[in-house]
Amino acid sequence: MKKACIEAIKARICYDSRGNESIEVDVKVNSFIGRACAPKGASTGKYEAVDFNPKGIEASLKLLSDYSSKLIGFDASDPYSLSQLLREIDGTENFSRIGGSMAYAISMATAEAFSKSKGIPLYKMLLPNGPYLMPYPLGNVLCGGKHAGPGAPDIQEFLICPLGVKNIREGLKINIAVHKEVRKQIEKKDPYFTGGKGDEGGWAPYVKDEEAFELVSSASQIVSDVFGVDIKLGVDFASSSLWNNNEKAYIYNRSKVKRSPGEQLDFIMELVNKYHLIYLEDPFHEEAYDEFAELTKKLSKVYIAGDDIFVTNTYRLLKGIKMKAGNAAILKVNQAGTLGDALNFAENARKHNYALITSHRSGDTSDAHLAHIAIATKSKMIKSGVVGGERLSKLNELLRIDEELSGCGMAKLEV
Ligand code: 2PG
Ligand code: MG
Repeated sequence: MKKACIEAIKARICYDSRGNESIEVDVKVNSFIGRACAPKGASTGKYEAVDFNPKGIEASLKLLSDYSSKLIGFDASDPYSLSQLLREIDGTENFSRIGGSMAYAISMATAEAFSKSKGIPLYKMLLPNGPYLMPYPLGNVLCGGKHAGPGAPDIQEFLICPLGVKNIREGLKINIAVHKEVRKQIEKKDPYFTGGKGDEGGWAPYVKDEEAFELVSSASQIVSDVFGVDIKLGVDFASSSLWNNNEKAYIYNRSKVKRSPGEQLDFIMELVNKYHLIYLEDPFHEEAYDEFAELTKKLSKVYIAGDDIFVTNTYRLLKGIKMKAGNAAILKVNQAGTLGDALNFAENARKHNYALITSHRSGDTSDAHLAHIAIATKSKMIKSGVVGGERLSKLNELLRIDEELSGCGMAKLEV
């Protein structure tokens, strides 16, 4: 049988959903082409893989010709050893030589090319024996923080989870209905609302955090009553963007409030009680393992997810596990740099009973790989917005996978 090796690699500059430059790579395996274009964050963690060589995207592209001979002929079937090779070639902790975007695109395109060459979908190639369960779609319906303009809330993402649905199709339908209803609620408050959206497709109205919670909560209630389905709220605080290390406080500029870590904890507890939140992402900044642990002790039925704190880095996750900091982890392949490293992170999270939430980036591309990663890593949720082409490419892919599996059950949530 012909060995599945990388036969050719070609990279180019393409654009992400914010119109920023990104790297797209084509990899050929047994004459099949796999293609991947790297996404890019705005509220990035200090410890995640950097996107490009410090000299810029062109420098990352130019370097490829120097090391492509090491990749050509390499076994395409194993994402872990490809990760190791890319790390050796790069030689830095955070892919700052070849660029995390390049590492991401090479590893993802290789996996796609290999799965095409075998005639099996990517999720099955990564998880041959199942079980295959659908992640709940965690939908961003209202944007703030670094993903929206200065009039929008301080909190980065107001999220909804259609807890009561039986399948992914119903889940997407509910999230879209809430997204539409949130707009109606905003227009009731502000008849001159322009319909402006943040980077991830959630609305970006001129409101403060508390008002945003009220808007999303009423919209969810209305849709819940119409469809007879339970819908819960969640939040990504993106606290590292709010944290001021000199003042040792979270600065909510738009609400003109400053919160010490203790006050932040009280604020979170109030929100959880008032709005019955089931999901809290980055409630504290990226170094605040102790505060994460304190909150986790207080809330057992809420997912407390680390994004900027863990940055899809196994070492940082293991520290969190040891300290019982959080009970869930965001998985973003481009934070790790490579698919192999992200899969290793996911295995460790599952082993220690940390729920996984596979996530898009605020600047994303029309690739659909995220849907496959979410299923293959047995993620409980997928965070990929609600509307917008680059968000729906992943969500629509879930519908196709569901169809291929003749309808598959939803993941089991513990909330
Ligand atoms: C986040 C992400 C995606 P960004 O903070 O979770 O929602 O944002 O890609 O800007 O880091
Ligand atoms: Mg986040």
